[in-house]
Amino acid sequence: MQSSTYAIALGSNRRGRHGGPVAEVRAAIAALDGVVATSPIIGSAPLGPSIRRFANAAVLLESALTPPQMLARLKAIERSFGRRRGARWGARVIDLDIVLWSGGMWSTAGLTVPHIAFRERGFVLDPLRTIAPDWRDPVAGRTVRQLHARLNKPQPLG
Ligand code: A4P
Ligand code: MG
Repeated sequence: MQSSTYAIALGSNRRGRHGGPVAEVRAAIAALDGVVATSPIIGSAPLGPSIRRFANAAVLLESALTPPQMLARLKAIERSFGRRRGARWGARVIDLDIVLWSGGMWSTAGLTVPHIAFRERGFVLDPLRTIAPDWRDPVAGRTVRQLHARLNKPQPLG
């Protein structure tokens, strides 16, 4: 397969063998091949039941892998980061998601690209906007910059 570009979102809110969440995100970025752009690492309030703050970032990478191959690679990195003595089974210090792919859309069992929830997530759009503001979401037809502006616009109540 020809080389294509992926936007990958990274998140951590647990300590791991590299250190705190920021160190884990930094180490995960270093573990990825073909990185061509890296956002700042931002702190974000947890969405969902967790109480610990997250460190989040986004990267762009060039790769000849297909989306399922890329997902397998990301899961392998998650596994290598997540196994920590004393940690609960399944606990992960790093979450790696495929947000966008230059090939457009991909939908098979267990993998949907663009990521199903990224349009509603400031912790994905904030960092992604710093490296790929003009990337157009093939589903919504809006750029990352537009999605970000939309998310941050006050919504009328009635
Ligand atoms: N999957 C399908 N499409 C994709 C894709 N595009 N990229 C499947 C990656 N994976 C994809 O994900 C579950 C399954 O989704 C995968 O096995 C894959 O087959 P997961 O990462 O294994 O599990 P998860 O992270 O526990 O679930 P999920 O739904 O990804 O969790 P979320 O929704 O990502 O929640 N708050 C802040 N501030 N920052 C965060 O980073 N993260 C979460 C994790 C919650 N709150 C957060 C943050
Ligand atoms: Mg995930």
